[in-house]
Amino acid sequence: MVKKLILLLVMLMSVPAFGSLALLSSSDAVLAVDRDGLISRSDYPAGEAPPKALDQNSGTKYLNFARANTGFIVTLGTSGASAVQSFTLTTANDAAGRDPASWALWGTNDAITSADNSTGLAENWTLIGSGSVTLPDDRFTLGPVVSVSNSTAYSSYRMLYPTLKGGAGELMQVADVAYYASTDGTGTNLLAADDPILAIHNAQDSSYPGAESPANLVDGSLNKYLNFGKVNSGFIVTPAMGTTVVTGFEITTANDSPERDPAAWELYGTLDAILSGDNTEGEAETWTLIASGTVALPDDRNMLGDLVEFSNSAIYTSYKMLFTDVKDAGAANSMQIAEIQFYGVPEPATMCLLGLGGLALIRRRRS
Ligand SMILES: [Ca+2]
Ligand SMILES: [Ca+2]
Ligand SMILES: [Ca+2]
Repeated sequence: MVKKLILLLVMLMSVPAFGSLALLSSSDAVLAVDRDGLISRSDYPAGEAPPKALDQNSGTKYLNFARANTGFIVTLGTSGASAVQSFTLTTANDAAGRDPASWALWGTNDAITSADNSTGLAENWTLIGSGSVTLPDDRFTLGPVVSVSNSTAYSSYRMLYPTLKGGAGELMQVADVAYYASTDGTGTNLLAADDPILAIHNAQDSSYPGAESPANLVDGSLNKYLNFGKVNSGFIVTPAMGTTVVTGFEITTANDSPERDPAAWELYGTLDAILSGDNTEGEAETWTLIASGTVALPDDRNMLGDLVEFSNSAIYTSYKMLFTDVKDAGAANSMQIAEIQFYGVPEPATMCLLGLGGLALIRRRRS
């Protein structure tokens, strides 16, 4: 059974004493966030492992299923610590769209403790440089020498390919990599076929399908917001109505998979301008915890949950809500809800502005 949502339109020149106002609307700016930050989805076929990039055989390649922002950490086991000042890449056999289109290179003298297929961030890394690279569409072909401004001898290097020639949908592959102590690719390749090498990948935990974006949180329909970041994912919303005091929220469950429903939450507020990007950790602003708790959402699908109320008198221009647990984190592959509404009161200046419009929504009555 889907409960009917009754929307009452009232004049806002005076705030109704019998209920708080709905603060969110489809005009609001909404971003997906997940405070878990960088994760790795690195994964490669057994026959196309990272050492294939070191064997100086263009007929073998390193392929990573995690697409852009994959790469590798290599330790100069044979040549020893050296100052890499240029590198080359050789294209692999098939789709040219999989070739790296840009690069970023870091160095360290720490012992490597990062695991294979990790983010490769267990060490202290110094960014050496980054840039674009234009590899030939021809296959099995050595690309241009890329110069790197570096005078420090490092024992290990961390290379990521932030973009690929064919775009974000492509797998990443490279047939061979060579590092040189000269700026022009002359001299001996510092990399040996048996040097220790690890596959790495960096991605923000926050990600959502294109049709299940955070805008669906406040679109007034049962279209849902789904975040693969699962635990600790959520959203930042900036109410279009302006500065508000929030004292409660209601969540409408999504269409399927109750295990994905939020089970615990934290709500933060800020008066800062929102600088966080979509699908980031959402920590580019100064946030104040307003309230937190558990929430028992109905297992019924597309169902309005109970109003969750809390004490708050502070005004904010934006809110960050994180779902710190879901109903069954072991079974769920994501977090999802169909809709959310915040309740409270606009602060006086906001109310005056709204008053010119004359109308606002009060809290939805339950049928
Ligand atoms: Ca190779
Ligand atoms: Ca919706
Ligand atoms: Ca997460």
